[in-house]
Amino acid sequence: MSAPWWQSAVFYQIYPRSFATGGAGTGAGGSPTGDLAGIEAHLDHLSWLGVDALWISPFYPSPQADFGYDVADFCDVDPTYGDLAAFDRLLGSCHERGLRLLVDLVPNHTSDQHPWFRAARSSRDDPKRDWYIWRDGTPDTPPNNWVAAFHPVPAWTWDDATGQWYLHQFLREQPDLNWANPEVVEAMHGVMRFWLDRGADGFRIDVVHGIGKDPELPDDPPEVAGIPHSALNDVPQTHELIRGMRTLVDAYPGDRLLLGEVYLLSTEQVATYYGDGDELHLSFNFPPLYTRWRAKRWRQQIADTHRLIGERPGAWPTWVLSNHDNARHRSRYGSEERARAATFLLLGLQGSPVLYAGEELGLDDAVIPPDRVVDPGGRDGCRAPIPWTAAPDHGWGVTDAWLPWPPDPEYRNVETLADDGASILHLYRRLLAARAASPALQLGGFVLLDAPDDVVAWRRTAPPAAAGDTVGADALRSGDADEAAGDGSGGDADDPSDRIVVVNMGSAPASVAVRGTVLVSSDGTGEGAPFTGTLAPDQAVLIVPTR
Ligand code: TEU
Repeated sequence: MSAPWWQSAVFYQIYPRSFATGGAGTGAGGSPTGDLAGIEAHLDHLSWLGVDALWISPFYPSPQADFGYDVADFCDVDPTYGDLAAFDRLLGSCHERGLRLLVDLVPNHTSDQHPWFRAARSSRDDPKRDWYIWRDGTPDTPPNNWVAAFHPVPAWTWDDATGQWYLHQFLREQPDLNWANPEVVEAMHGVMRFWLDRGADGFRIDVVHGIGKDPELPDDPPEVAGIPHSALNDVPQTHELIRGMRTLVDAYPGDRLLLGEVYLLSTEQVATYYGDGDELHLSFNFPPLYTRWRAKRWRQQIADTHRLIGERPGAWPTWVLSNHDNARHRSRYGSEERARAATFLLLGLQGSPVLYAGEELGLDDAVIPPDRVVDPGGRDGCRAPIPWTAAPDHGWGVTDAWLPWPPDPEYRNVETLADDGASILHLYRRLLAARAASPALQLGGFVLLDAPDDVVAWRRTAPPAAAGDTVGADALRSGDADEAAGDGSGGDADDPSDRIVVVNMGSAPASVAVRGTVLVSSDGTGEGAPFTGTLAPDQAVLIVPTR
């Protein structure tokens, strides 16, 4: 049986407000906010780059208290971004190019302006009251100690009119839905069918681990009190609900995908959301994203991910370093060299990578002056608009977009970097092409190789390495060349079924005992030539080993 498409796919996240404008917001001549037509107009860039599937952050009607993650209608498009016809056109254009498209499903909560919540809030007797989570009490004492995300405030708001508290793991404008009510399950399944029937290839599912609740709503333990409950909620009820979603999508033809955002900061917990191959097809795993640029720590994260997810039956890892919720990895790691080398982690490790629009330009977070801050979660910097050209409007038709431009947009824009073969944009493209040409990198087995302290190295082989085929233990320490790479005879320089990736995270040059040909190098040097055995600081290489 061949592997499903999402196992070898490279995903690309689009934050629609910041990607590109086709003029839906303020009409002809440009707009400060991006829209669906803007995405469609730039699909050629994405095909040229070589990604396989898009995940578009929410474009639903929304008061934008959380920039679209506060949904007022799950089955429509906010006029800022276009309309359902624009969505259908975009989806059609994606499919014509062989790109898949994931819709962002937000099942945990709605906007407080959603008709469901307006009804629920109108009276204790309203038929929709129990679609949300209400508790009795007095206005001065919340029902439990749960803390909301973004600000250390209770995850509860007192509703004066009806004299009860309602639960919100995020903003008070985002009341949690009550998935213990079968009507809610049915309504959200209807939402899923709505987008699947239109042809969507599946969903990225927002805080999916949050939808089930312990019916007792017990206090969070004192040692974690103060951590948002959304990073702690981990109960059996959720798994049952996810199995229901899985059954629903599996009934559709075409391998529709559930890619869940499980924002639990332990890979061990994340792994359980794959179930027995009957829950999420893929899950984000954020501990690596929060890992500093240190080889020792990365080796640990990679080994954990491989052991807990890679080797779990019915599971497959994902890798992500940037998204719309966190400082970009270029900014976290502090240099373009490191951002370049990090691309080899994303595209070389075993699993499905999720890229975030703009990382291929090596974008830093924008500097947001206090009077331009708009996000209650402090995440504006990574959501800056994408510069498409070097012109003052950077392809947006307005010089002032909804957020400030990221640093250096005169150079860091698609047009300029596409003209520069040495740019990070071309590095992404070369590495994506190398991945697409290699079954080892796409679907192959994985072995972490022993290597000098500052170096992370691994081997990918297709078909997956048989048990006991442990190329590598101690094999990459300088001087063990023969063990690592055989005697140098009989190698096939074009064999796509064997790859080694080496990343030097140290600030000094590093020597590793690997023989082979450099296919892609993070600084562009030495490509196509025999590997010299030495890596510059923060350099990474993809090698066809000599066997
Ligand atoms: O994020 C879930 C989540 O837990 C993060 O918001 C996290 O708390 C935050 O990034 C810490 O800085 C998802 C979406 O990705 C996010 O944009 C939404 O704000 C959130 O859910 C609510 O829908």
